[in-house]
Amino acid sequence: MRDAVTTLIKNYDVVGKYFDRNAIDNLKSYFETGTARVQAAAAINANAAAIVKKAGSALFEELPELIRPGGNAYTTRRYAACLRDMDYYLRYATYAIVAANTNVLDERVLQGLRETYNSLGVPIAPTVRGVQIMKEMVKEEVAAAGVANTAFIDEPFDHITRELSEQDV
Ligand SMILES: CCC1=C(C)/C(=C/C2=NC(=C\c3[nH]c(/C=C4\NC(=O)[C@H](C)[C@H]4CC)c(C)c3CCC(=O)O)/C(CCC(=O)O)=C2C)NC1=O
Repeated sequence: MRDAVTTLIKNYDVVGKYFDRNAIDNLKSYFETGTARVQAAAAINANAAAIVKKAGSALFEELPELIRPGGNAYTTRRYAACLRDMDYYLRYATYAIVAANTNVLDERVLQGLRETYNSLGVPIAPTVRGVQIMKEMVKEEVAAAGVANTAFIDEPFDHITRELSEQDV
């Protein structure tokens, strides 16, 4: 599991180089956004359960077939599994936000996930839609907590989206 700083150190150590201009710019931007990242984590923590619930409701309102007979989130067990997955995405996205790095998502969440989803018939496109709905809700919460520029919130949610949507070659 890596964060922005350990990743940078690793890359420079491999070639035995001191931090150059590029690395310094990277470090600067990491530390400049540090406070906002921590504020975001606090805002998410205070609202996590509500965000998951609201995002789930919005998703099922938009795609009601998911919770109708034959839908993948139909039955209480599968409905709960779907919201639990949303909660996983939110929690690990928060870790990635603090780390300023998506490595934790690759290692703990995304590895083998598409295969699991495919074998269980969990539909990818609606899952991705759920992740995107959640992203927008998180950005609203974080903005409401006083963070002016919430663009950095996009990265982990978009990373999940990209990795899940990736087509087999
Ligand atoms: C921390 C990393 C991690 C992730 C990400 C994870 C996901 C995950 N989601 C699963 C199931 C599931 N995931 C969903 C999710 C959905 N169905 C829908 O229609 C919606 C589109 C969507 C919610 C947005 C559902 C319904 C199941 C149960 C499927 C079944 O058992 O038939 C399963 C199969 C095992 C289980 O049911 O627990 C895994 C492993 N597990 C992990 O440990």
